[in-house]
Formats: sequence, structure tokens, C-alpha cells
Amino acid sequence: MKTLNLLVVCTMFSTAPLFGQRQKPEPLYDEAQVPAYTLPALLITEKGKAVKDVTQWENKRRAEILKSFSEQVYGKTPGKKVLLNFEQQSVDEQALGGKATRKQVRIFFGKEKSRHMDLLLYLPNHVTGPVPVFLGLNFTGNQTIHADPGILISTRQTRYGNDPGYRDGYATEASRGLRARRWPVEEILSRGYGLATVYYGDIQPDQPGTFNQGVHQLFFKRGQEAPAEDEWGAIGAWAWGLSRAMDYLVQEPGVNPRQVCVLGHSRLGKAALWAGAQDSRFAVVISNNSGEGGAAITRRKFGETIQAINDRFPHWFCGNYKQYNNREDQLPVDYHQLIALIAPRPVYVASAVEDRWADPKGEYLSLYHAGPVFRLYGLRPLEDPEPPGLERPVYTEVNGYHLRNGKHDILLYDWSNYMDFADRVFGR
Ligand code: GTR
Repeated sequence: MKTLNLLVVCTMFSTAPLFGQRQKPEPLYDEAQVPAYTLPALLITEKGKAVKDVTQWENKRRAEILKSFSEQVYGKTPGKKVLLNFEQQSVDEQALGGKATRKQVRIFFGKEKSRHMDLLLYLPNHVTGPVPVFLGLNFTGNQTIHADPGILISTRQTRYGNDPGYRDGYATEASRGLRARRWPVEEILSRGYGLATVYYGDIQPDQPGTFNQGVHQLFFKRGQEAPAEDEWGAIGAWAWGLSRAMDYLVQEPGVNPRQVCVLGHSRLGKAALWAGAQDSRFAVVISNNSGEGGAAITRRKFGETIQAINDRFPHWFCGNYKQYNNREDQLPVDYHQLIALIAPRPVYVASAVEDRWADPKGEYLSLYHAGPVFRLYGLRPLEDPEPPGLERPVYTEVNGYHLRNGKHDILLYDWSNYMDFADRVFGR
């Protein structure tokens, strides 16, 4: 590792003067200026014992790391089980011109039937039997993933409510298919996969001060209105919602419950990783441009930092995470350990070259540095400490990575690689 260059650390946080405002550090985008860092050890316990096998990993070290992510990063997910009720809202066996069966299910949480999320599921018609499925949350309402007129329009208020396709905070007919470029539904179906999605705002609104409007309420103690410092934030809630979607999928006859791939873009990629770390029913976990607080190594001070993310999104992580603003080195974990929590299940990480804010190299390095845990299981992780070139995906049977051309987004190129990887994992 390179030696720490103190001068660099100082200049990194210098800014052009802002009149009367708090100075915000400029993001660091110069690879040559990234200070050296030491990652927290993956295979040494807090008491300093070396972890040599799967039993020691699973019983001891993995549990320590999971606890740190729970208490210091995303916040603890409530252990209490919530009664679920599945209410089928519509089924169309001839959706998309006969290519798919489309099901829409309202998943109610708790006895009161007060809170719910709506799951949209497409299953391919040209293959029989339970199929592998991709599950991911969407940002803008289920109806935005495809122009299919049969998709029920979300009636929730949304933070995108002033965008085209929305009026006064709510979606209109004009929002159908607005995000179709992110969801290549026909391609997914033609390759024999199903697709399940839920609008993330059904689980928890993406705004500070709204914990009394999402699933947190189901778990608050009497009089509680906000999570305690070590309790879950919004990312924790979205991850929990993914597991509740999984509760539905595992009992859906058209779905192969052992072949559900959870994926997410950006903040929802962070949620997908955290869901995959906590819930071993997810067979494959895919992070698309998840960046800081997701796949990227936070000690690599490239692009977004803990302070930057906590300042802009104080509701995403737990209260304790604020302690690590500008103190990345004090965080007991780093994000290679988040990926290691998912092992031995396969993990795919993808970056986009113009998405420097998310630190593409840092995203690759997390996967690379998680390698020793995959090796403990006798599996073959990615071996190269250097990320591959542009649009040269690299896969083994447990790890995959690519760097796409273009911006922060999830596009057909990304999906095609996820499907190639899943084909390989599932031996298709
Ligand atoms: C950005 C945030 C990123 C990423 C992104 C997104 O503004 O800084 O960490 O999560 O939002 O979710 O689109």
C-alpha cells in the first residue's frame, strides 16, 4: 500500500471560499491523490484470533461483522415478525401480447391492514415450471417500469411528484413506462427469467423526518417517533421490504424460490446488498452503481464520503453512522465485509465509468477484498487486484464485475451481464 501523504489529506478538504456558508469539501477525483488506507481485517476476530475455516467464520467473525453493520451503519432491523397478508389484485395470463403472466399482489403488513406494498410480477409464458426471478425495488412506481396499460398506477405520494408524468405529488397515466429504459422487461422474459418489483416509497418514504409514515411505525414502542441511534434507517427499511417481497415469492408456484436474484440501483443497490447480507434466501445479490454506503470501500476517499452522504440523506443510515463523518478510519467495518457477509452466495457488482461519485474502482475493490471469505468455502473469487477495462466483464461462478460506458444508471448492458452471470450460477 502507498504511504499516507498528509499534504494530500489537507488539500483534499480545501474548498473555494463560499460566502457565509459552511464550507463543503470538494470530492476527490484524482486517483493519484487517494491517501493510503488500511482495511479492517476480514479474517481476524475482534479478540485477534485468526479465522481459518467456515465454522469459525460463520459462528464468530461473520456474526461480529453483521453486528457492526447493524449497530453502526444501517441500524438494527427489528427481529419481530409481522403478519403478512397477500391480496391478489390482478392476474393477466396474456400480458405483453401473450408473452407473460402479470400478477399484482398487495402485501399487507400486520393485522390492521394499514400498511402495504404492491408487488408487480411478470413470469414468462414460453417456459413452464418455476422460473428464476430478479427482484428489485423501483424509484418511481411500478407503472413506470413498462408502458403496459395493465399495471396499476401507484397512488402513493412521491418525492418525484413535480416531474413530468406526476401532478401535485401523485403519479398520472402519463407516468407509464417513464423508466422503461431501466427495466428491459421483454429481454428478461425472453431469457426465461421472471421479474418482480415494488415501489420503494411503499415501504418507507425517501425523506428525512418521515419515519412516522413508513414501516418503522409497525415496530415503534409506544410514543416513539424516530429510530434510536442504533436502530434502522431508510435503507434498513427498504432491505426489510425486499425480504417481505421474498416471503411472497417463496410461496408463489411460478417462482423457483432457490433462484431469486435481488438487485438494486444506487441507493436501492445499497438496500439490495444489505438485504442479501441479512437474508440467505437470496441466491444472488447484485449491486448496480451502489457506491458509498453500498459496494464502495469507504476508506478510499474517492467521490462521495460518509459526511457527504449523511449530510444529504440523514435518514438513510442509523444515527450512530454520523459518528464516522470524516472519521472513516474509525468505522469498525468497511464494505468488502458487507460483500463477505453474503458469501458463499454469488455477488455481482457493476459500475459506470462516468459515475465517479460512486467510485467505480472502490466498488470493484470491495468485491476483490471479500475474496478470502469465498476462498474459505472453496470457491473461486476474482483474483485480479486491478479492475477490468471498460465493458470487459469478468466472472467466476461466485463473483462478477463490469464497468459500463456512460453515466450513473441501470441499462440493458447491465441487465444482460446479470443474466449471463445468473445463467452461469444456475447452470442454465
Ligand atoms: C446520490 C447519492 C448516492 C446514490 C444516489 C442514488 O445522490 O449521493 O449515494 O445513492 O444518490 O441513489 O441515486
